[in-house]
Amino acid sequence: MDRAELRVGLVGYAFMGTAHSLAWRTVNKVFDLPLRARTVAICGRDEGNVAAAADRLGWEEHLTDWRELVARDDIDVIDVCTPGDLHAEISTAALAAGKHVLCEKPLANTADEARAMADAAARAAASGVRSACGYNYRRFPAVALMRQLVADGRLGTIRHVRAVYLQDWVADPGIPLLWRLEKDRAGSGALGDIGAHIVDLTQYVTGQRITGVSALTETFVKERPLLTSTPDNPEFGPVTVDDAVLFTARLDGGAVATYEATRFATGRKNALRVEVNGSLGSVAFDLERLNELEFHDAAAPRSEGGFRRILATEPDHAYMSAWWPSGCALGYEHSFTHELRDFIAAVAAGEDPTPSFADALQVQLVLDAVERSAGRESTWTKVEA
Ligand code: SOE
Repeated sequence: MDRAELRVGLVGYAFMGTAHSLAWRTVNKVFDLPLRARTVAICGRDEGNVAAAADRLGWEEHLTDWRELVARDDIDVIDVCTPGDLHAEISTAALAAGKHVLCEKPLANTADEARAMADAAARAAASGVRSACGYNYRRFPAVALMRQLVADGRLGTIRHVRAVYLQDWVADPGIPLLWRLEKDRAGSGALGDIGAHIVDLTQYVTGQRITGVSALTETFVKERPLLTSTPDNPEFGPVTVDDAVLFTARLDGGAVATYEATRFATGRKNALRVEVNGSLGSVAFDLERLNELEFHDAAAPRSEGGFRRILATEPDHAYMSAWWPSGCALGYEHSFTHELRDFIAAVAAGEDPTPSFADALQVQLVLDAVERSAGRESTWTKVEA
């Protein structure tokens, strides 16, 4: 069957640009969707690198100016995979040009930028232009099951949320001053890059929103070698973001929560774990075992209590029937394919995909409250409405 095309232009070709490229190329091969994604053009500043990326990742063309990409009539979707300092400018220009937008997380570098993006998205939605933010960890089958168990009341009243996201890739002080370590480019450090994931994930899974926080942040390594530094001419620059963040929070459904995000947990590479405890049971998701969900049913006889492992690899689990036979596991990259599956399905149905820019703004307002609290010696700080 011939399907209408959804012509995609992607900005960025590094880690996220690569992950999204693979997903755009895969999504219609796995999922039966009313629109067929066509990988028309990829954009990046460096001509040689973006040309190589286009060739390697299967894009028909490459460009070096995102404004040209946004102005083209043969593009329906702009996918923003740049560092955070360009999210707002590219997304709002694309929405104004009538393109659907998928923007990587966190939505923006500041709450003000995120507000402007959410406003632009609401205006565009009035004329059928769709937008969403790429919180990809929502898209694992085990996470979908976790959310369903909470929504079905299987956990009863939610009392505790406990979330950590631990990495160690900048623990070595010799790691140079990359863009992710500069506030002007990244907005914040561990907070926005990985803390944002656990804020989004816990709110998504519980259906509750964070209303206030008490936070602390730390920057352990305050100066790093510049990218241009050489052994003969060593040059250093200041690290302007947090290396680690910890905070407690209250959620609007009555739960209390703890969050920790760090890039200095030596030995922890990409260790996200979220646990929810309710009056009738508990669930836990661990990204290092992303095909599984831990579930404790508090109503079971005491002799049979404790956590059991549910393998979320059956055709009944979200997304799974499109993949492999029962029991065949998925990996990190599948979350991006699922994200695009949901994005394309919503665009085709004329509906707003989730998480919307408004949802992602709310995450940004939590990050903002965390930064304000940390700047005032952990003073309790309400999340702005
Ligand atoms: C940070 O190191 C990072 O690449 C995040 O930016 C991604 O969102 C996460 O999926 C993996 O870690």
